[in-house]
Amino acid sequence: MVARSSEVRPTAVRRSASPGAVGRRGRRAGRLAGLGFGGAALLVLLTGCDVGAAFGGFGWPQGGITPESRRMYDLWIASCIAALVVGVFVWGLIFWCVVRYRKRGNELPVQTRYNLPMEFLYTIAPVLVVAVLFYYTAVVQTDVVKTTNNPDVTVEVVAFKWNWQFNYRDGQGVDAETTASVLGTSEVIPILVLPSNRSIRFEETSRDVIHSFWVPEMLFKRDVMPGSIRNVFEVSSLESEGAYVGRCAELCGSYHAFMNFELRVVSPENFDRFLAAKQDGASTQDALTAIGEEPYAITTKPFETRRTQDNFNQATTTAGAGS
Ligand SMILES: [Cu+2]
Repeated sequence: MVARSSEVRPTAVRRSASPGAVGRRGRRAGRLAGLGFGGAALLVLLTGCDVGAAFGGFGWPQGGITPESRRMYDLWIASCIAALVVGVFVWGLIFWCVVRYRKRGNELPVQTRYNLPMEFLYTIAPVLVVAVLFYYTAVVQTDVVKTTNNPDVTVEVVAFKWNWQFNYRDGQGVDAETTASVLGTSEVIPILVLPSNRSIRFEETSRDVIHSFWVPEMLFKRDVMPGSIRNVFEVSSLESEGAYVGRCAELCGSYHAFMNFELRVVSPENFDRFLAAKQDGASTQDALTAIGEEPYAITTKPFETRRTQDNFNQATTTAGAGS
């Protein structure tokens, strides 16, 4: 005989409940679930953007200085809240089942299977969750990597083992000309001076191996490739003036960890004066002093390489030496 019902009753006798009692229990459970969801939604609405701050950004770095970094931050916070709502709902169901269907004697509970609505729910619900997360991720990513035809400032980032050169360009692409340049050395940290509230285009190229341009406060890093690959990204605005450390985020060799630079965000007027001074032949330090800025990096310092004639390239002195 084929069982028509989704409930396969064991041989043991099951306690029966009156239809009215089952209905009341169902309505009560529905009200409780509604209250739970309503409370969670109200909490999120009331606390708004402060949810992220209250929970330390859920592990995401806070204090981004570009609109793009804020959008990524908001996506992360919203994703965490969505995950928590789903998680609390599932935990609630688990504990409710544990209590509601705990063992009450020797009788077997109803053995449920082929429950189509239930199977439909746990197939469709995760697909919907992933689809919504994917949609918002794609929207934010498209916005973050978007480039425009006429950014206010174009700077070429040149990485090499183990330092940086920043070239201010008069246009876009490899055919544009460099109008001023900042070059880092082992003794002087390179300072990338950029204006606030203007759109910036970064065009990256490497002289040797793969490096990665990273300013943590921009919440963004992008590999710097050698050869003909020229990675480009833009920020629509740097919103906070100040000094921010920048790093190479790709293991590029022995002194990779020493490849720091500084991003110095200044007012647009001061940036124009800085650039004019550089184009007139002033050194980076003199041009910075002329606009009232610290001439040397304040967020990082040159690293002592401790590389001497005696300890560098030891292979020549120890070759063949065994122990
Ligand atoms: Cu590097």
